[in-house]
Amino acid sequence: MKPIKIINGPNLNLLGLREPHVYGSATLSDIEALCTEIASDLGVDFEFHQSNHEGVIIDLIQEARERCSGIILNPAGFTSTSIAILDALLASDLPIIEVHITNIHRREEWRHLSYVSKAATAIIAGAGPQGYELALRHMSALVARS
Ligand code: CA2
Repeated sequence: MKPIKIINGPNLNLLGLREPHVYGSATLSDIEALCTEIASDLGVDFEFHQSNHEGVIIDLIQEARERCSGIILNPAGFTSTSIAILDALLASDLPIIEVHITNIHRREEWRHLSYVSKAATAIIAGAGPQGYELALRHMSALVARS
């Protein structure tokens, strides 16, 4: 079975190290470990990435098209700015789940716009690190059905 691609956008490498009052105390490694546990439960494979660079994220999305069954993406600071990431997602023709650790709709108005949502099959926001677990579970059900 093809792996699920999990992509984390800019500054998410700082999770747990800065601004714990906003993003909590779990690090990105903790989230990856949670995904490992859940994926093994579900019997699915995944690949976990983080990049601060828009072009690298686009390359990862393009590369997923042939090799992966779906994409789970926390676009972070590119959520409200990147039409290029939206275009790559639309071209991928894969199920996409958009994840945000925080509920972007309770935060500043400029965080409410998500270009990524235009390509997303499902959106999870505000569930903290557990959002990645929910996304993996839903993606696993989606790709099993396909
Ligand atoms: O809630 C989320 O997951 C976000 O995607 C996180 C982004 C933010 O721009 C989105 O509006 C919502 C920010 C990621 C930066 O992560 C940091 C973690 C620790 C310290 C500083 C930044």
